[in-house]
Amino acid sequence: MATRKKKTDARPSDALDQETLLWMYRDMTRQRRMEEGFARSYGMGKIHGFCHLYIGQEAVSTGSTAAIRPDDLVVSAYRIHGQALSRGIAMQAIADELYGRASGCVGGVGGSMHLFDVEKGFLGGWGLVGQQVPMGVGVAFAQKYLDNDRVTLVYMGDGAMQQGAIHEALNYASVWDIPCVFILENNNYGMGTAIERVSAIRPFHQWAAGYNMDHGEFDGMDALATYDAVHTAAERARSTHRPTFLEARCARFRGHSMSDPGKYRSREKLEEEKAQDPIPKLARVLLDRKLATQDELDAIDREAKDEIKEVLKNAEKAEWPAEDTLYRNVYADPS
Ligand SMILES: Cc1ncc(C[n+]2csc(CCOP(=O)(O)OP(=O)(O)O)c2C)c(N)n1
Ligand SMILES: [Mg+2]
Repeated sequence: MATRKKKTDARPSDALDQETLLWMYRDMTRQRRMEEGFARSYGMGKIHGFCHLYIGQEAVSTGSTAAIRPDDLVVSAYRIHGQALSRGIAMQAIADELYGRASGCVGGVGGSMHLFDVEKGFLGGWGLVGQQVPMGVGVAFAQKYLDNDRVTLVYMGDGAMQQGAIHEALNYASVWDIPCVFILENNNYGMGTAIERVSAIRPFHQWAAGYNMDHGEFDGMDALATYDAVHTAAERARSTHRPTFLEARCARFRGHSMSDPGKYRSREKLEEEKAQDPIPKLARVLLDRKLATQDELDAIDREAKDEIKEVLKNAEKAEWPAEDTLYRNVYADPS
């Protein structure tokens, strides 16, 4: 007699234990409080240059980080404070970098857009829109060439999809079976330009069909939905080397950068987006499943607020880089 296959609706995130779910909540809360601190410091003139906040998109970094292994690799663009923290770069090293101090994760010469930490597998931090995608495919190719089973996550914005090199990279990744997961964070805008004004194809993930690549979209305002999508794609890459293209539908709650008043978005639209805030969403899961009490969640929030206060105090007192670092890695012949 043929055995009937049991139908199951189980999602990978159903198997997440209390410790991991609490880590996810803490991770999103720390990202949020850290960046609120950066925004205040920027307003006081203590952080200079470009500064793009990730506030609102924390479920994407947390859910995708939880879905991969510590020895996997990540390559991203410039809206990366949250991703870097999630990946394990110390909050102090991120803050010091934004303050331009020698103890920053790239010695204070990179700043907000160029966070990097080889030990944590966080390979940028790149400022040119889309440039990280061909590089990410190169990183993923190297893992296959070295015959290990590490997966590479390659994050990009919706604006990046109009860059030609990305399409060459996607085609290459598919033809050569490159073990990477592309995560397009569709936050509806490239600077102040709405996606419908620039892209003939939406949802963006449909583009990957043209490269014969598995593709799909998920709710990027939900850490567990992110986990499910990225976990499935990462395991596919690990076991078959096949790449996947995922689109996270998400929203940033702040302007493009600190100098953007955001006049292209109505107050109503922003309020609608804020109602999808991923942090209270995960709190509800923890409370419903009785994995945490409201008091415990409040304590996590208080700790994150205290942490960033301390971190910013330290950053202000940290040493500046030595003067000769200004010329290091700039000219082949510094004379
Ligand atoms: C090659 C290139 N062209 C233009 C810019 C200017 N620029 C900076 S951010 C940005 C918008 C990118 O939007 P998106 O990819 O959606 O990322 P998001 O800022 O929404 O995270 C542009 C056009 C740039 N940095 N690099
Ligand atoms: Mg965008």
